[in-house]
Amino acid sequence: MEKVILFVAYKKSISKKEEEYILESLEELKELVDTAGAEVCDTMIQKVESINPSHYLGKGKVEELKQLVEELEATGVVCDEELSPVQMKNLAELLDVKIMDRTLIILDIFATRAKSSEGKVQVEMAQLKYQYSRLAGTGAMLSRQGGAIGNRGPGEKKLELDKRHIRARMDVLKQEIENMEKHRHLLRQRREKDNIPIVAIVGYTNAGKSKLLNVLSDSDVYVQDQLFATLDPTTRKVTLPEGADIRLVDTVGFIRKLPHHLIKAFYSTLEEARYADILLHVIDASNPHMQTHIEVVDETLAKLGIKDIPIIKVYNKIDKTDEPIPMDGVKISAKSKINLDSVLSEIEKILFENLKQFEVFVPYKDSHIVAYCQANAEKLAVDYQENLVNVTGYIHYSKFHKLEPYTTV
Ligand SMILES: Nc1nc2c(ncn2[C@@H]2O[C@H](COP(=O)(O)OP(=O)(O)OP(=O)(O)O)[C@@H](O)[C@H]2O)c(=O)[nH]1
Ligand SMILES: [Mg+2]
Repeated sequence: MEKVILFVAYKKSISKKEEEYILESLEELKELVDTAGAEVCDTMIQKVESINPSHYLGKGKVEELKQLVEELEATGVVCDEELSPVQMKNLAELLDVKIMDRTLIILDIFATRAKSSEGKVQVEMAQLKYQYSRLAGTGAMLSRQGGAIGNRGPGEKKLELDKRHIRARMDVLKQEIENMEKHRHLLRQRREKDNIPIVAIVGYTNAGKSKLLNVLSDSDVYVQDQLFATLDPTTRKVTLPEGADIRLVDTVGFIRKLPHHLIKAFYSTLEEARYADILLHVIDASNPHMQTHIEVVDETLAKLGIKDIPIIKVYNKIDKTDEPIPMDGVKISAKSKINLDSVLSEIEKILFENLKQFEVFVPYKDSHIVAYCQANAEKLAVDYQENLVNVTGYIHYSKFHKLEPYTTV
């Protein structure tokens, strides 16, 4: 088993709140490393005037870390921040063990979790992007860089690859991803024909999303007390109390400090959420860092361009906590099956009581969309302009997704 030491440095000048965030994040890194299958044997924190651009930690602290590595016979070190290529290279030279960072660990977990062919391709792409960005300025891949715990993913062989080869492989993967996207697009179109509203379950990793999907749909999706148990989205049909069907979609969990290119890699797996009629934001109400988790989820949704979709906040695991819970959502326990009906009735409320105001710009070639509005929308105003038809009105949330592609000119 790999034995690693975690480390992070931060400026003395930061606020109390920022400091708390950094320490929480470090706690979480422990869980991530644990999930990746390695043992954390120590943690090192340094408060500095400014982060050392060449070695990340100060000179003396690097020496201390080196001694600690030798004493504990650690096989690697993991930084909770992204290290620059230069910092990685310098630390590798001095410490002579694997130098890793948070992103690499997350990629490593993703690599073991991806089950679908699309998930696997997406992960490999993200790994190559990570490596590619690490090559900037150093010329060649360091043999100790690339693979994290146990060198999963691209594998030892590929670590020797130079930039040109990585580029070429990325081009191949890009093509594959595009083909898969086309395929998914077709599937979605087929599904849209039946007009069943989509409800996507989003939230921080380990909040209980898959568990909720299971209890609501009586199925058996992988549920684990670990980070990123779910990577590939699963969909189940669920019937609401009043008899209407919805499609409930499980998605990959979010986490703080997810680098941009990783968010992008999962953009496609999260596409279900983008086309959803409603989002269930599942929150682990028993987690002391609940508030940070909520903020991270909100921010990530914004980064993914997911907006204008009604969100139901679902405070889960109420069986596990006595802390007061905010009043802006439903409180449930997926595990103890408490209050699950209220989730379904909230969904119903939004789907069938609320209408969504819309404005679309429809080119003349897509006149069936105008007909769709005339058949389904209310308070309709149709303006035939030179190149397109401008339609405004109100429509059921469940029927809005067809108009989504036309909301910008
Ligand atoms: N006590 C308690 N535990 C719960 C509840 N709901 C889920 N859990 C547990 O929380 C852990 C995580 O549940 P999952 O459903 O895998 O969480 P997830 O949000 O899908 O996690 P990822 O797929 O990793 O993002 C599991 O051990 C569940 O059994 C609940 O209501 N109460
Ligand atoms: Mg899950």
